[in-house]
This record gives sequence, C-alpha cells and structure tokens, in this order.
Amino acid sequence: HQKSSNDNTSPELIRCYELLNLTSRSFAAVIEELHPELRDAIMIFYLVLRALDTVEDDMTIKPEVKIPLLRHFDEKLDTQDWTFDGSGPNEKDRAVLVEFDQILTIYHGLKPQYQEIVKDITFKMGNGMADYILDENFNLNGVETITDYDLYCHYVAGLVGEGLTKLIVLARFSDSSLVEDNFVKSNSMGLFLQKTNIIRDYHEDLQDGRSFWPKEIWSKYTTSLPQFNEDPACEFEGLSCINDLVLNALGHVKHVLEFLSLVKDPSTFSFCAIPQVMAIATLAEVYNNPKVLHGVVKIRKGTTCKLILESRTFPGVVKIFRHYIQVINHKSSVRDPNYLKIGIKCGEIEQFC
Ligand code: PS7
Ligand code: MN
Ligand code: MN
Ligand code: MN
Ligand code: MN
Ligand code: MN
Repeated sequence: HQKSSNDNTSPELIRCYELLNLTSRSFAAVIEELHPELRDAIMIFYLVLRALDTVEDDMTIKPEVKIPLLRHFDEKLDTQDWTFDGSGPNEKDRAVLVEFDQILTIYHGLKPQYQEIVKDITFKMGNGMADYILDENFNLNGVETITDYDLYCHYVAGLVGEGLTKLIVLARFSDSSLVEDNFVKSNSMGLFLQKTNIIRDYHEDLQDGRSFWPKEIWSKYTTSLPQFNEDPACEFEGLSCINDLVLNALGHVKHVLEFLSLVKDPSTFSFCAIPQVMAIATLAEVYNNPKVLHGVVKIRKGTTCKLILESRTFPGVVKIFRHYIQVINHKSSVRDPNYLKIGIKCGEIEQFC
C-alpha cells in the first residue's frame, strides 16, 4: 500500500490504537508511552495476542472449531486480510477479530525481525492454549498439578515475557543478559501477572464455566472448587486456598525484581514495572479477602495513580514491593495453615528488597 515515509498516522494505525484502548485501558496507557522504536511493534503484539485470547476465552466457540483456530492462528499473520466474526455477540473484545485486517496492515509494515518474534510467540501460545481446552477424556479441562499451572501460565503469559524481552534487547533498551538466562526471569514476569489475574478472577472464571486454580492446591481445602462460592461454611477453607495461591505467586518476586533491575530505557522500564506493581498491590488486596470468592476485587483508582508515579525508578518499585509484602505479612493469621510459610517467604523477599 501507498504511504509516505513520514506519514505514520494511517487510518489503520489510528484504528489499531483505538482497538488497544477499547480492550485495555491499563496496557494502552503504558504502551502509548513507549519509545517510538518499539511502540507500534508492542501495540501490534498486544492486539494479536488479545485476538488469540478472545478465541480462547469464547465459550460459545465449539472445541472442534476453537482448537484448530488456536493451533493455526499464527498462519493468519501470513495473510493480508483475514478476519473472524464467529465469536459470540457478548464477547467484549470481538472487535479485534472482526477488524483483524487492520491489525495485519500495520503488522506487515513492522521490521521483519519484530514480525518474526510476534509470529513465533503467537504460534507457541496458540498451541499451548489448545492443549488446555480439553483433557484426555475430551471433557473441558481444568488445571491439575502445580506443574500444569506453571506450564499453562508459561503459554499464556511467560511467552509474552519472552517475546517482549527479545524485542527490548533487539532495540538495545536493556542489558542483553536478559536473553542469556533461557528467559527464566522473563517467564517469571509473565507468571507473576498471570497468577495474580487467575487468583483474582476466581468468581468471573467460574461463572464463565472454567477455572485455572490448580487442583493440587484447592484439593487441600475442598472437594469441589465452586463450593468456596456456594457454601458459606467453607469460607475459611476458601481463604486458606487463596492464601496458598498467593504464597505460590510470591515465589516469582525475586526474578521480577532482578529482571527490572536490568532494564535501562526509562519508557521501557515503566512499561515493564507498572503491571508488576499493580500485581503486587492486587495480591495484597486479594490476600485473605472473602470478596474474591463472590465477585471482582479491584485496587482503588487513587492507589493506581500513586503506584504509577512511584514506578519511574527501580528504587521506587522496590519500595512498593516492600510495602505490599509487609501488608500481606500483617494480614496473615496464625490460624492459616500456611502462616509460617508466608512469614518465611515475606522475610526472604524483604532480605533482597
Ligand atoms: C504484548 C504487552 C514486560 C517482560 C492479551 C505483559 C490474557 C496477564 O483475560 O487482560 O482479561 O483475565 O487482565 C501483552 C513481561 C496476552 C503478560 C495473558 C499481551 C510481562 C494473551 C501479560 C497480553 C508479560 C494471554 C492480560 C499476561 O491480562 O486478562 C503485551 C514483561 C495478552 C505480560 C493473556 C494475560 C494478560 C496477561 P483477562 P488481562
Ligand atoms: Mn484466556
Ligand atoms: Mn482473557
Ligand atoms: Mn478480558
Ligand atoms: Mn482472567
Ligand atoms: Mn478479566
């Protein structure tokens, strides 16, 4: 298509940024602030994965249609004008699929190296998601072991960390050691966000007919996951389960802080740090909070603003983590089965904070 070299606001590009804002206000804010070298590439990376996740999330698409669509989603990136309007009318992000051709136009204008990263991660994520749609008996899948939980989170979020790290290192915005650890720290960046999202979304996911809480953890507290929501007598067990999941998520904090200490460019640092800071604040909010079992728990708007302002520097981020680790430690009750482990984990984190 025709486009002069300094015309960087084609109608397709404008529409892509609108789609970004329609699907996530928080990611839109941090992506729009990125350095021009990476801004469009990361915006497109986000929209492609948002489209893939919309397919994964749509429970009205039958597994016979959904699984091959996920497995071959990367191939849509070889086309100029693929679109999909088979997702349900209530699917909140269906516009990214209906207007996928707009995303493709901008995608094909990215640097070839950036396109390759987006495509490679799309391929791996789509196939990973597909593995988790049905179990070996062709029933809707749940997450069984903690190993499965880590693998699912790797597919849907650890891989995003890996792709973003490759982009950031290619653009020379961070220390190249970030790609020399087999993406262990990048993976933790994604897992910390994804596990926080999964703990917080218990009620919403249950209503959508699915769940990502691993059975290896919840089976210590109940024989059926919906019981935490349905039976008021099980509230204490539900809280113990939430706290056990938070303890598991806190296992990623060390790598998250190590990763952030190696990011050099300020806009890239904020982009990476803000979601992590929101996650630790969310974990402190959900910790021992019965509202998680019955609805959505969100952090206050004023808190969000304050966190964003304090996330500009690495010492600012460390201070926020220390604060929320203390909040969690103080909320912990001696009656909680993981009381000692939480105390030890919080102490460990404060050591390197
Ligand atoms: C490419 C920025 C910065 C090294 C759409 C950012 C959904 C938590 O589904 O929308 O509404 O419950 O609240 C983001 C690592 C991925 C992991 C994953 C792509 C950080 C498709 C975010 C985001 C790596 C699968 C959004 C993982 O949550 O969930 C770009 C470094 C998408 C990141 C999904 C979840 C993201 C998520 P929902 P949300
Ligand atoms: Mn999903
Ligand atoms: Mn989703
Ligand atoms: Mn969503
Ligand atoms: Mn979720
Ligand atoms: Mn959600």
